[in-house]
Amino acid sequence: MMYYGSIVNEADTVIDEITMVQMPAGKSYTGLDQAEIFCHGGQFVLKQILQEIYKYDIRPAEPGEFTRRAFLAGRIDLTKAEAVADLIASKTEYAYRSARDNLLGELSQHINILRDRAISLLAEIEAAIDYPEENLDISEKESQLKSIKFLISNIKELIDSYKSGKIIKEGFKIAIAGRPNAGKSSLFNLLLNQNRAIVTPTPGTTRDYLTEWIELDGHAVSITDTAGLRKSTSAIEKSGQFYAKVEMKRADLIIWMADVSNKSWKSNLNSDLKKLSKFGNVLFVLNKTDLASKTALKNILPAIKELGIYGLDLSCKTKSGIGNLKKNLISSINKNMPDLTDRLIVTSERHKKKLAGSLKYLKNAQKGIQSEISPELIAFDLRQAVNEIDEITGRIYTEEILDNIFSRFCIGK
Ligand SMILES: Nc1nc2c(ncn2[C@@H]2O[C@H](COP(=O)(O)OP(=O)(O)O)[C@@H](O)[C@H]2O)c(=O)[nH]1
Ligand SMILES: [Mg+2]
Repeated sequence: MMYYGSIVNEADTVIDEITMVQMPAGKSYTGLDQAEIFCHGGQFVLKQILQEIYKYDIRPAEPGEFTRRAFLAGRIDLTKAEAVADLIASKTEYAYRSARDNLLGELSQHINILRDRAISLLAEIEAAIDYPEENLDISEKESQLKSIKFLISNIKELIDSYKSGKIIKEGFKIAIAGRPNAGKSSLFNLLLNQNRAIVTPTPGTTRDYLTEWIELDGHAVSITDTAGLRKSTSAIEKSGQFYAKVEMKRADLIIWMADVSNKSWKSNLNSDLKKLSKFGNVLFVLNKTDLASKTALKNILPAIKELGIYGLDLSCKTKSGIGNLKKNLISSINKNMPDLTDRLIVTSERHKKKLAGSLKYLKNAQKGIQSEISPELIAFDLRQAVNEIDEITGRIYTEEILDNIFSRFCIGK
């Protein structure tokens, strides 16, 4: 029911004209009795009304407290509560869709199916504890192994999905690296469409690393410009290079830039590539093609290809090749992205860790069934596996888990 009226202070002076919604327990967000006041939106009006309200036994909510209460009242489970924060934080279509699906219960439904299966297996095995004189027959053993195989493969699939889930949630990380003066900062600015990083002809201009977000084909992409890698004695440059390597390790894709106008780029190539082989996904970009002759360029990329490296050419100055580069970035991202329409994706590290814990116990239980060890021991592992799963949905929780989850929410959610 929505009411219309005024908020008055103790002296009966009207503070503001408002509407208010009253929501009875069981029909509100928190599941508890709840009221919402709609006043005019100015800072001062708000402060006046809150001051009046705080005179009663009322305090401001902690971050995430509304959602925490909804969880404690049993209205939503933990995966749904976490999905609320993900939904609010979502920056892209993918992140939004996976958060929405989890809010609607897709993850908890799937987890609960697995849980039911584990519980019925546990019941079967516990029955054997009660009747130790009856030997397990072959078909029973087969059916138990089938159940545990089903659980293991489903949980493994969920764990594997986190690789793309992490990208959905945290974005795809690209690090631009290379020797000094290759044009890294120029490319960074070009992809951002703004002059964010300082570009000068002096090698070693970029000492710190810079990270910005862009959207490519609906994906959130973080791009990091790093300090150029070369032998240096300067402490500042060395420190910059240290962080450059850290960023390269964290990246889902490294764009390695080389300056074709620099005579030593070819002689550096082999040692550069050796260093790069330690890193996963590398896209080689040959920059400053405006300074090289067309005939020279014709031979370079095929020669690089022979070394087993995929390369592109680019001129940050004339922007020739930038479209092709973006196309390659998008296809590299898409290779790492799942098809959200037919698969459940785990986007939370917490969920992944709990699933991995559960998997460990399930594998123990599988070994136990196979070698027909005492059912008590198998039951113990299965119960542990269920406990791990139960921490995902919040059937089992500690204050510490809740504090950890809800402290990340904003106030008022
Ligand atoms: N001619 C030409 N100059 C470029 C190109 N890209 C960058 N530069 C110049 O190369 C120098 C170094 O560029 P910068 O982006 O700072 O390189 P970084 O040290 O790798 O970050 C600057 O003077 C840029 O203007 C290009 O494609 N063509
Ligand atoms: Mg730079």
